[in-house]
Amino acid sequence: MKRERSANRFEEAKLLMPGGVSSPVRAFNGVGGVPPFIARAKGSHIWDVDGNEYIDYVGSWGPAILGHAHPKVIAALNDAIENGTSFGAPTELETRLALMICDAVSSIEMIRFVNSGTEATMSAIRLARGATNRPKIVKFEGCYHGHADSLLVKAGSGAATCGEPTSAGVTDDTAKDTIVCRYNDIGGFENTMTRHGSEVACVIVEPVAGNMGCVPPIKGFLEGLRSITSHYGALLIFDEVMTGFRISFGGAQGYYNIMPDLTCLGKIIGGGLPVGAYGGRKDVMEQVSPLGPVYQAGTLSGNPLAMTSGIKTIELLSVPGVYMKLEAISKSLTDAIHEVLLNHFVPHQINRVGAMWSIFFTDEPVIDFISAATSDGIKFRQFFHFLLDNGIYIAPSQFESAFVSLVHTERDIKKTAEVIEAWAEGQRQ
Ligand code: KE4
Repeated sequence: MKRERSANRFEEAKLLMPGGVSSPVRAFNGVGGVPPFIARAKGSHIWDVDGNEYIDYVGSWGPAILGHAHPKVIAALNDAIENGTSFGAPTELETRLALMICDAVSSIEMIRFVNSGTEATMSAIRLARGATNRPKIVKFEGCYHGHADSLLVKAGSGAATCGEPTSAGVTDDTAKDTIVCRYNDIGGFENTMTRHGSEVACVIVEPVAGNMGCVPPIKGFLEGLRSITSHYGALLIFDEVMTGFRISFGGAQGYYNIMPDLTCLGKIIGGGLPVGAYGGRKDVMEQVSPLGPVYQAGTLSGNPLAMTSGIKTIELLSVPGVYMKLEAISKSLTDAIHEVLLNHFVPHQINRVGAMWSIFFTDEPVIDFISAATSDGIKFRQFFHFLLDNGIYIAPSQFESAFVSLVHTERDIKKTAEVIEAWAEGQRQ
């Protein structure tokens, strides 16, 4: 498959933007090679500037759950744009989307719209610290919550519980208030809270991890987080930027029936336009300005186009049977992939929750970042490029999730399985 125009566009872009991209993972550093520059998308397919067509399992990292350019979303946006693009003033649209989300996610009694998942998690953490008057936060290794300073932190070395920055520009002083625990290790978390619980403002977690590849919570993990945080008076924050309206209409909290104190949302609630949100208990959300002392603001927050796209998207997702259909398509896909890899004796794990999934080339179960990292990265790179060159577009990193939309077809699944079979045969030679 030729990608000459993409290669030329990439060189031009690199002269003007760091790495030639607007977000690091798009530069393909995780897999090497030249990223296709995408010209257009429709349904479950995307086309690059060289005219190559791909079955898309990235879906803009989650928002395209209805498929790209859904006609009813496009029509709603065409109508809305005639009225202007942004007012910087209250609109009925924000109230309508807020009501739809609060109805769908029962733990959310009050909500604030922002423009990205990062803004949502950054604001939720500031709110938790303001509401509890405590300095520390707890996150989990392998979980990604956007690029706010407090969250670009890895576990401290040795017994140190103070975190260490994972990015230049994050100060040690900032990182020291972030404690990093191991995902799915409720015993380790309980020990941490025994020592630090009285200082912990909040615990933020991806209820289904998507940023170390897809890693579901093991039984008792989320339940344990809920009971232990309640015991110590720390707020439990579910980062559902990826899982919100992805694995069920009520998100992961609806799927696992766990009520967090705060929830962060993004991606799907904007239907592909820039929207994030944080919300939850009314008594906590009432601490947010202008009502309370915790400041947070945004010029384009709640803008009419993003709200319109989100409203139409969630309306279409509220149709009965939608998530059963998503489950059926996703199961059909991952069953087909598993069968091919099994028949070709390729050691692999496929983790899936609803319409988010990942393949790991390892023969041990993947339940946390350490086990995810046992996956054969070289094999993943080969796999990724073989698929890309044969028209299948998955995330350009082992530590990302893939996504299925409502419009992926049996034909897409058949082609995907055929391409993977061809790759697997090549592995045996
Ligand atoms: P944004 O600021 O990128 O809108 O959201 C940050 C974020 C927060 N929480 C979770 C669970 C997330 O997955 C994300 C962002 N997800 C990545 C993909 N793993 C976005 C892709 C990118 O960084 O370019």
